[in-house]
Amino acid sequence: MKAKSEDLAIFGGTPAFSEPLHVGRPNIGNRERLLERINNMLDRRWFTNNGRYVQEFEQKLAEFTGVKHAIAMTNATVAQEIAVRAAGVKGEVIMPSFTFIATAHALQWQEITPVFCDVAPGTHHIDPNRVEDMITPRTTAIIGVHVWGAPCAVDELTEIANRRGLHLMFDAAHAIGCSYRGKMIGGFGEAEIVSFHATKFLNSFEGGAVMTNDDALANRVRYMRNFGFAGVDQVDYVGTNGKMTEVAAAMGLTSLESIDEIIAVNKANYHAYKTGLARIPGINLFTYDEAERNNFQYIIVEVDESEAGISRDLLVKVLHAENVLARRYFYPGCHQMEPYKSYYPHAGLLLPETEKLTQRVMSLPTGTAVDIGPIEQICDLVHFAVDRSQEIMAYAKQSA
Ligand code: T4K
Repeated sequence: MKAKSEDLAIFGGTPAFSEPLHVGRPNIGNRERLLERINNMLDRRWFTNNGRYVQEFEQKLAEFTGVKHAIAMTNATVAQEIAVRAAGVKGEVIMPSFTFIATAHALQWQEITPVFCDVAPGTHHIDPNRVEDMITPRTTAIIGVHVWGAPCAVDELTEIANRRGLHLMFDAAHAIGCSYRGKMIGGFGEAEIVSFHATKFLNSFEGGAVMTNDDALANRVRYMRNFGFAGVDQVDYVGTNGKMTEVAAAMGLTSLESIDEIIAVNKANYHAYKTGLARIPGINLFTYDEAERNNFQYIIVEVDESEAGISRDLLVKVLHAENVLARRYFYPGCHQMEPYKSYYPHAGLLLPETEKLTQRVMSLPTGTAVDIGPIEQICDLVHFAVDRSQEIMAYAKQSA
């Protein structure tokens, strides 16, 4: 516990934690079960190419979400590339700038132009009221992103896409295990793309999946994932290699078996943060709609400098000095990253809410690797930094 400003590690005090506390520490699930599966895989000598574990993982994912097809991939980025290509998306695609760069790159990699749309004020999600302004004759699709697992405006985007004859997909990298209006994420739009990256609450080391109820699309996606093979010695499409390995699927299956326990931990952590950060001026926790199903995998805080007296960036520095490795997801926004920054140097003028949000957000450590005790300490540190904001800001000016 810090008593005076000099106790802060940024001023030379002892860090609150001797080991770094990361955002995105993987959840492991049942280690024995995982090793058993890996041993079985070694005994069977079947490592990839639509093996038994991949098929089982796909079936369990489909059951869990109530979606017809789950097509497992090496990662969500490749899954997104394959999905847009299989659906025939071309030209321009409207998507939010406030997302991980993978959403934009998956399009650009297919020589499709991402067109960045602002977030709706007070949300972290694409603003359906702005989407129509961005439609041009080259627009063929909209990609909504369920940022932090909280669903974006699915109904509004569906209405626009239907009325304007556009494809609609969702980047659901964060959203497995979450629901929208009582229905599990995975089955909205033409396809939804989920991620099982190590940092995701349900992981397969690296991995992702295309989820869809469209049989024809699922068929094309499956071929494209495997070089376009439609049968032995028969290739029908330009394909790539997006296949999930058996070891990844073994981890995915094991994670899926532990999903309830992982969510319970995430939820308890979220409530500990909610209590610990309540009533700190200018510190606003991103809240989940608890009437829906959530995975609670991200703890996101917005820092309002005018109320907190300290900027997000300085607060992140204070926390890093204490070994709390907070992250500025998603700073600075896709439109501020290359090549998009050079392509559209003035994009920020159309994205005022995104510009504001990217200056305020940070993500704090959670998951099964973080206990409630350290979370309470992190909240105390944030509280202390806000209380001492004037001294910290003065120090920052002096050392600049
Ligand atoms: N769409 C959205 C909206 C996404 O957020 C993402 C990925 C994608 C699409 C693409 O999905 P994938 O193609 O990856 O399946 C991390 C993840 O690498 C990335 O998957 C994730 N989003 C993004 C939000 O976070 P970085 O660049 O921040 O990763 P890195 O290496 O800095 O690690 C983050 C933190 O996790 C660090 O504090 C270290 C810790 N960590 C990481 C790994 C890999 C561990 O403790 N153990 C580990 O094994 O992107």
